[in-house]
Amino acid sequence: MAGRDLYGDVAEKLRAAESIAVLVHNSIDGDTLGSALALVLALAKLGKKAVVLAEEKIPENLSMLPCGDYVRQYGEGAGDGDAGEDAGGGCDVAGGAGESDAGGAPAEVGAADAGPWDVLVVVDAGDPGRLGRRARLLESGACVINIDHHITNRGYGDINLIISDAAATAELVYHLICRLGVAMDRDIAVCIYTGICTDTGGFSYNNTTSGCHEIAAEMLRFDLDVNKLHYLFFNAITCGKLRCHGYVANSLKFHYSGRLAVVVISDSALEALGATEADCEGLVDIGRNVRGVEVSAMARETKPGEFRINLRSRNDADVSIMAKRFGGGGHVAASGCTICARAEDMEGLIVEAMAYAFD
Ligand SMILES: [Mn+2]
Repeated sequence: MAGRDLYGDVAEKLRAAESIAVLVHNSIDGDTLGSALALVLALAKLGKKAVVLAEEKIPENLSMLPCGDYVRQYGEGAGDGDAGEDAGGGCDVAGGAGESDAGGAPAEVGAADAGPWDVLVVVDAGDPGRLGRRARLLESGACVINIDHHITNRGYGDINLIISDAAATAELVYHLICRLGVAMDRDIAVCIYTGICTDTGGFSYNNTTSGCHEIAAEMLRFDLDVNKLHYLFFNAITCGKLRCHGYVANSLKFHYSGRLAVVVISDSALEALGATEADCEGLVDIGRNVRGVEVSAMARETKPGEFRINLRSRNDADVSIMAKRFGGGGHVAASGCTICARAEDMEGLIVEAMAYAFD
């Protein structure tokens, strides 16, 4: 690929197309939606028929993005499918998306705009499995453009614009929009900023580069409400999640001289907190952030007697060893597995299973 002008190839393909669908990955995050919307807004300015094709509701924390008329729900029938798991948010710009009582379901793809599309662009999806039911569209004969920054992306598109040094796919989309000669505007800027900001943890992860800041600086010329955006991305939580924080803070147990933190959340505890499965997301980080802790483990009951174990480590402890022992997997610093046991046995089980890390 070296030496090929990938941006030029993609720009040329898009300029030649009339109708374009941009696919976000499932478990919609700020980078995939920000990238997709920014590109669709830019293509609309070029007079193209372009939509974002999703199969889930827009998450609450991305509700400020200018989805307008541009996000379509992929599905065979009204209310089809499994899109309803996440707490439904919605685009605060109305327009075609307002029929659901949650206000958050994208408009259904109607016969008129269900394709066929000349070009499908997939943004931020390391493999087609992340597209759910829409993966079948890749076989529809349309040209597939794969834009991504995941190092594991194997290039399933006809054109693959994959740059794994980039912190966010939104960075690549920014350069592509420049290449298309489309002028930035406030709506595009908020989308690009969202992608870079969320994938860098608010410019705090190791993937943050001067390039990220340079693009963000240009986007801020459009007078974005940075405070509101960061609040929605990183700080806004539900009351259920707040109660979970309290529960974890009060229930964490420390072992191996404070190097291992363990918390067990039973089904009945979760119910008593008035919290949902989604509220448990990220709770394992509470233990990991405590000074001295090297490994944090959270066990939460997903079915009676069945626990999902989330493991996180700092420094060099390899939590994937334990995860693999129980049929799970992951990375050195973040892994997971499922264990069937009684709630009262779970803590001891984890402490014993993690002993190898504290010799
Ligand atoms: Mn990304």
